[in-house]
Amino acid sequence: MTSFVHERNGVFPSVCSLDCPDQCGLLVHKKDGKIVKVEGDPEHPVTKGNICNKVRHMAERIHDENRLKYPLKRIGHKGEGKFERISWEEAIHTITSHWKELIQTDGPESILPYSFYGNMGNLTAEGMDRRFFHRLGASLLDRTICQSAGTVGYKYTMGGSFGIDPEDTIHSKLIIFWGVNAVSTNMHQVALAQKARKNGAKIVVIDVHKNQTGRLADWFIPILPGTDTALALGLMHILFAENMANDAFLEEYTVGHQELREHVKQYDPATVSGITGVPVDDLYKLAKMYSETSPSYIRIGNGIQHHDNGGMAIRTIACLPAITGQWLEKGGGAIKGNSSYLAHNAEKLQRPDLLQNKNTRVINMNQLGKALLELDPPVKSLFVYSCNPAVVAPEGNMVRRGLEREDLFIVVHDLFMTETAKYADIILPATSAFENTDFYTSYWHHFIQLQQPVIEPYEESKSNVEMFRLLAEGMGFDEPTLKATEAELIAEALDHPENPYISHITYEDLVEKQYLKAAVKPLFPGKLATPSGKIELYSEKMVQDGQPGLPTYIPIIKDSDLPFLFIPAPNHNFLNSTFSNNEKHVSLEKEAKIHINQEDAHRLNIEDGEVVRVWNHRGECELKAVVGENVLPGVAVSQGLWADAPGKKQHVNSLTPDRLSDIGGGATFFSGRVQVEKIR
Ligand SMILES: Nc1nc2c(c(=O)[nH]1)N[C@H]1C(S)=C(S)[C@@H](COP(=O)(O)OP(=O)(O)OC[C@H]3O[C@@H](n4cnc5c(=O)[nH]c(N)nc54)[C@H](O)[C@@H]3O)O[C@H]1N2
Ligand SMILES: Nc1nc2c(c(=O)[nH]1)N[C@H]1C(S)=C(S)[C@@H](COP(=O)(O)OP(=O)(O)OC[C@H]3O[C@@H](n4cnc5c(=O)[nH]c(N)nc54)[C@H](O)[C@@H]3O)O[C@H]1N2
Ligand code: SF4
Ligand SMILES: [Mo]
Repeated sequence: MTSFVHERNGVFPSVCSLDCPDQCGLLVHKKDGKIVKVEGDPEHPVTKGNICNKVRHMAERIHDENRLKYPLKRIGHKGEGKFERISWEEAIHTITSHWKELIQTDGPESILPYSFYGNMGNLTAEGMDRRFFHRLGASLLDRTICQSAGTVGYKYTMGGSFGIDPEDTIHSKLIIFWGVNAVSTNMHQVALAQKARKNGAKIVVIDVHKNQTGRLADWFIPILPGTDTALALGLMHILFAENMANDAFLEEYTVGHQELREHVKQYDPATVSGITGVPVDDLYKLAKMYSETSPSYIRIGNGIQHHDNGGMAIRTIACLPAITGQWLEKGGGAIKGNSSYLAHNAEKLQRPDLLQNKNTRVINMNQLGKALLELDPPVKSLFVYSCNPAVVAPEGNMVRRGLEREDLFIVVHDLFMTETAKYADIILPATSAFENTDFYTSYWHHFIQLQQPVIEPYEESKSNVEMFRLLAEGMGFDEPTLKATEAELIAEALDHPENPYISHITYEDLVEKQYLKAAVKPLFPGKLATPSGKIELYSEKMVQDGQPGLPTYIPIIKDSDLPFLFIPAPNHNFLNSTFSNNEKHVSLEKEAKIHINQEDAHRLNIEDGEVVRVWNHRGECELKAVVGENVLPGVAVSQGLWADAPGKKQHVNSLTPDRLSDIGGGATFFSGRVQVEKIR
């Protein structure tokens, strides 16, 4: 295995580990054995040396004094944050003896792993952990908090997470950022769009919030939350009615275009305008622009799918490029996600065959509060890693009440004392990605990249892979597969003849080249992975799954009579809750805000800059009002998943619903309602 840890000084190649589509190539500068600077790798073909502000300050986070240094055990009350140092031996012994007992008394399903992609490395996020928990027989976690509604929705239309090569979007003449705050969340797509713009492309942004991405648009279209399906159907109505559809493409490459043509007659411009808040003239203008400009490209964001109807919304928008035949043009089509091109051999890496009980229960991560408070038989132990559910999970107050349960044995593995870690019985320190060996696959561009350790593990911290090897040993599991090295794991994951796009890439190639591009070919002409092999405008599979077979607008659920639709979106300087505990990033973001329309503010006697109370039956927050025209009346948008801070109430997920989306069991963070009022 290769590594740079023994070099005291120098510049070393790396990759950004964060849950961000751009997956930048990095250069890490080391001086006297420490990371002193992180910059973009100018040679990287997509990210070209530019990185975001968050990671430019990464060196401070890596060597932050507040990082967890050694294992800890709780000595105070749950949530109080009082701990004392223990050794790794004691920690592993405490955890495994507790679990051995639980397996005897309650069975292995009383143990629940809870993780997400705090580090996108495939070995870290879904490698040795899966092997270990499969062997243990723990409850399975359905990891639905991010993109599952949209991924499943898009798959019904397109057969998998297959879009265009983002590098081709410099050729686009019309770029629609639809429900994506790309300036903050996909900055290299913005760079490509700006290049296209120099060649005459227009940028349209469709969003509920005129944020930085809306402000850079040639045309910003404000829309009411959760109504995007209706907008897409309204566009189809006009495209068909005005003979602007590409009949030859529809005939050759789609299923159900005749049925769709009939079906969308009900979505006339007046009706759609009434639902979406988009004026009739703008509907015609957008449809005309979309039909007349080629190549056109839609970057479909995650904002749309964090709604009750999010899966259908993505499935519907994904139909649009087919109506005008855009997939045949270089730079035409869409991207929701591109992860299917880089799919590795998950069976080999995760070993689901180690799970003895094929009926092991599956728990949806969006309903953690319910799982901890209501599930029968109960969850008796929770193991959290690479995730901070006390801040990021919906129905946050329920989640915290669950974490407070005295009889729940909690272990947290993280780099920092997160809000979740404060509830733990045992805390284990995690290495940063720069201390690990792993491989990374972007869900936007087409590159696979290698991470080789740049620095020694910080104090006593251990990587996820190493920790799960130790837990396996402590449990007395002696399968060789639970002892595999990182190099072996990578080689197994890449051994995937079924994915022709990456079958040429080996671990040795990655060591030599650092990053390699998948051998991706345009989708069309070609056969998709849908049941019909074509774009499914009508989907028989959806009907079998209990969904309408044709794209259909179903409004989001009105879960109270409170007047505001509440959209607690991510912000620019944090990555989910990551960085919300770093002074630098907090100072850049200043404070937790809520954007409301001046009409509403006037009615409620709220002034710009005033701290207001935001509440519903689930909880309350106090956020600083930004009054203006950035959102439509009746819409309230906050940004950022803020860490707890003394004297502040900024846990926005204390207000969000844990209902599941229509498709994929996804999160519905953006479909809740709140009241906003003056603090007296
Ligand atoms: N700086 C930064 N970058 C990030 C992250 C971060 O926290 N900070 N998080 C990372 C992760 S995990 C993810 S999943 C991605 C998410 O990044 P994006 O795909 O950009 O998704 P969101 O930021 O959740 O929401 C995008 C936009 O959707 C809008 N929106 C909300 N509801 C609706 C609606 O009903 N219709 C329309 N049209 N728009 C709506 C919001 O106002 C927001 O501007 O970003 C990744 N990158
Ligand atoms: N209101 C609202 N809530 C949301 C969202 C929203 O838009 N609005 N977005 C949702 C989305 S899209 C997502 S993806 C989730 C993300 O939610 P999380 O996955 O919880 O993401 P983070 O908050 O970044 O927390 C990741 C944690 O992993 C830790 N970590 C980093 N690397 C490692 C490692 O190698 N090992 C271990 N053990 N730990 C590590 C970090 O220190 C951090 O504490 O949040 C969701 N929550
Ligand atoms: S967070 Fe995203 S934009 Fe920033 S360095 Fe990482 S991959 Fe690049
Ligand atoms: Mo996400």
